[in-house]
Amino acid sequence: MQDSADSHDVVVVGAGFAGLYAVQHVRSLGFSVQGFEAGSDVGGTWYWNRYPGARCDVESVDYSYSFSEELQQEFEWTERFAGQPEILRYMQHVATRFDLYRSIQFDARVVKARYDEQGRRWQVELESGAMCSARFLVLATGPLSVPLVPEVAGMSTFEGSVYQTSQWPKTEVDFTGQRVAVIGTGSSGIQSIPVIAEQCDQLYVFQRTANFSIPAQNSALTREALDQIKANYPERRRLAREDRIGTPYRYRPYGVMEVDEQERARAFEEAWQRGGTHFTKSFTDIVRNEDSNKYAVDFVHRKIKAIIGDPELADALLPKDHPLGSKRICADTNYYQTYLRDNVTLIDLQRTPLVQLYDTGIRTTTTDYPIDSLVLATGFDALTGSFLAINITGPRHQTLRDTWRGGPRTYLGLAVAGYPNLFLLSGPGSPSVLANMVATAEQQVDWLGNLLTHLRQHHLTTAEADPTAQDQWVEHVNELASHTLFMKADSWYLGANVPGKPRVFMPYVGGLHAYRTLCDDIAASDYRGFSFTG
Ligand code: N01
Repeated sequence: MQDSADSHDVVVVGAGFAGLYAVQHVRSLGFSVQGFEAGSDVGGTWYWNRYPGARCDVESVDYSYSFSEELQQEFEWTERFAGQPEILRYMQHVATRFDLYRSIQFDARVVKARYDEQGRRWQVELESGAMCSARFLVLATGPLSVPLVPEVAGMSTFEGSVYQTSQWPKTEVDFTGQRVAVIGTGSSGIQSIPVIAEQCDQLYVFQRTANFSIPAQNSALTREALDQIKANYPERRRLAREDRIGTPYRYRPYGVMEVDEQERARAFEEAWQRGGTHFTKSFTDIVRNEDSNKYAVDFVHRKIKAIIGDPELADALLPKDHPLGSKRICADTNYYQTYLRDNVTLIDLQRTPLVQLYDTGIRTTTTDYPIDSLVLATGFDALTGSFLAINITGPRHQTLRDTWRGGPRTYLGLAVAGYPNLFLLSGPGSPSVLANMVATAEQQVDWLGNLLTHLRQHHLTTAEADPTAQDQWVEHVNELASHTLFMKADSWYLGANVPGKPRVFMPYVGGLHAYRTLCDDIAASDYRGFSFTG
């Protein structure tokens, strides 16, 4: 690498919720900041995932920044769970309101970062070959941003259009009059299938594994409801901060087995009516106790059977291979009802596996399905993919890819031993995807801002995680996960969806509230577990 042309206190990579707030906050503390974003605008996940039906599964009034009272009072969310266009508009509004655009370069993909031991700076290289340097490198590249494209035989021979949900075109895709195939029934598939079905002539859904989906129960936010939320925002945010998943709701503070059958039925029905991710919060032990989980599974199975009617079709849609909540639960609008439409066919790949694509269609072991368009809702190289997509080299010429060969190792999900002044947001080992991502972003960025200020006040140059503290943290994260049902699913939390990826449970399951307390405690004890150089 050549000498840098540009130098900054902090480089932030990524302009999603975490990166955007990092630029705003660190700049407000008086550090010079340069943001880089591969997309042409802010948004991160919400910039790329423009597929039909994309919307958040945490209520928008909570899935939004709390750092500015003016911001939360002025923005008018129109739905309980906002769709992608509205979330993107919100993020653009934030970037404009806080004058963040001037600090971020767009269409600028960071491809390399090398720590220069002598200068104690990160040398950062873009895809264009442009370079800059920074004392601190903050990777806000997102836990779900590297798409996973399946290797289906004959893909190159297919003459129709191919769309990836997480790389959806900016211009409208019109499926009118078309025969469409969707591969994948995770959250992206489950959200897009009902919307595509309404537009196209014929939809074929290729399902390898049935997933649990709870109706989101989305609705428009009335003026009255929004005013009430805004009037109580401080309390709402306080409750969210003290919560395991960073939302303000509290339900029954006991386990499924501690109540009788009637109460259980009432609780599950209430949770179903509240919708989406609220379901796993209905009791405290749904993802901890196998017997409790079975009650929840039975309830959802009964609901699916009641909606579908046809026993054979219902059976194919029943998730049976993993406990409820051990894979990310999906939140849908009319997902199961969509299979009652005449123009929708479910293909169960467990019975008739996919063989190949051919010029005009897709083939299973029994049938050829002629199609015009193929939609891949096949997921991501989650939690580590976006960090490893950057070629990161530490001071001893070691690469992050080699350091993590056996699986990711971090301290607090924020720092990596051997890589001074490198900070990950929503990294493996932090609550990340198991909590409200906006709340986790604010917590981590605030904490990081305090650390950078601490360094400045004490005339320190570098902060680096101690290997022992990191080992203990990794052990703690694994220990916590081992007491949950998360280990019983082949999920992307464990890297199970990527062939050859080390099977390590990556997120911290202790909850955002516990994580926040721990991080604050570490800061209060002079950043226990970090070493500093002056
Ligand atoms: O990806 P996924 P996603 N042949 O990995 C199938 C967040 N998110 O993009 O389970 C056939 O969950 C795969 O099958 P299987 C949310 O955290 C949130 O849907 O591996 N099928 C699976 O069905 C979510 O969890 C929202 O057997 C293949 C699907 O593709 C995360 O993003 C909306 C295949 C992938 O499901 C990821 O969700 C969207 C193959 N070769 C996303 N390869 C909100 O609601 C893969 N599959 C906020």
